[in-house]
Amino acid sequence: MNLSSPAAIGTELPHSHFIPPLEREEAGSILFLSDLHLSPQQLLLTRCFEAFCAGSAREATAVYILGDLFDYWLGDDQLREPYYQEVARHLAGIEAAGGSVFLQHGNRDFLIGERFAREARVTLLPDPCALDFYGVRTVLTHGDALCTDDADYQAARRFWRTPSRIRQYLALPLFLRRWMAGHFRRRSMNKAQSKTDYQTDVNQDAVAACLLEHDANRMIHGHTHRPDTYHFDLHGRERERIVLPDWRTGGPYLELSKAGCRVLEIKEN
Ligand SMILES: [Mn+2]
Repeated sequence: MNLSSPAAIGTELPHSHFIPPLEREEAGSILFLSDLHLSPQQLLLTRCFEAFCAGSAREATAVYILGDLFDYWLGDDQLREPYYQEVARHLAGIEAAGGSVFLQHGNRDFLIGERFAREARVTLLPDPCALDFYGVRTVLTHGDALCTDDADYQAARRFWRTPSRIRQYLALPLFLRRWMAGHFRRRSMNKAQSKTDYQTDVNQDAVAACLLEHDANRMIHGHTHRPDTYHFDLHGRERERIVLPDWRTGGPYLELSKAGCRVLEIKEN
């Protein structure tokens, strides 16, 4: 894995690289999902995901997974485990059927690297990035970086996301990384209990700054597990923020087409 690559450390890549050809965009719909938190313990959700990869994902122009595909990712050597190989295989099936899958890192799986991307035939996107969908400039982001009222979390995020620390962590044996991940997760769960809803939601100023920086009218993100759509005025322009639903109880995804957007539920085969 090349840790200095822009996708791994979250710097912006040229936008034009990711814009699907117009004729394809016009023809189909674009699907967005996030916060699936797949793990070998989640068999029902995993079946839902497989149904998605074999069904609607293949009919779409493109699929964007905006982070936390996995409940945890300790490094691409996690692909040694048959469960994760299967997930990669199902994703690769979308590309084999003519579709494209784009993947953004979440806070749980920001160590997903080029090896996984190759095996799953997905393109890693930087977080945030801005793309045009049906003429609307849209920021895509996992969303955790926008929760700026949670100073503790942002400090930990800055600490862990430096390329040198990522390199050091990935150099540790898998069992040690697993133990550390469990330790830090328990600690953050304990801390989360004392956090207010306000702290764990996105900060409006951070949202506004991000939209202005990318000159975008729409933002799509996940992470907060508070699905909703907000409309607001910013610098005299109407803006939209869509929060994706998580996969706690089923397999929801957002479908964007020329006609507008709607949330659909994956039906198991
Ligand atoms: Mn998240």
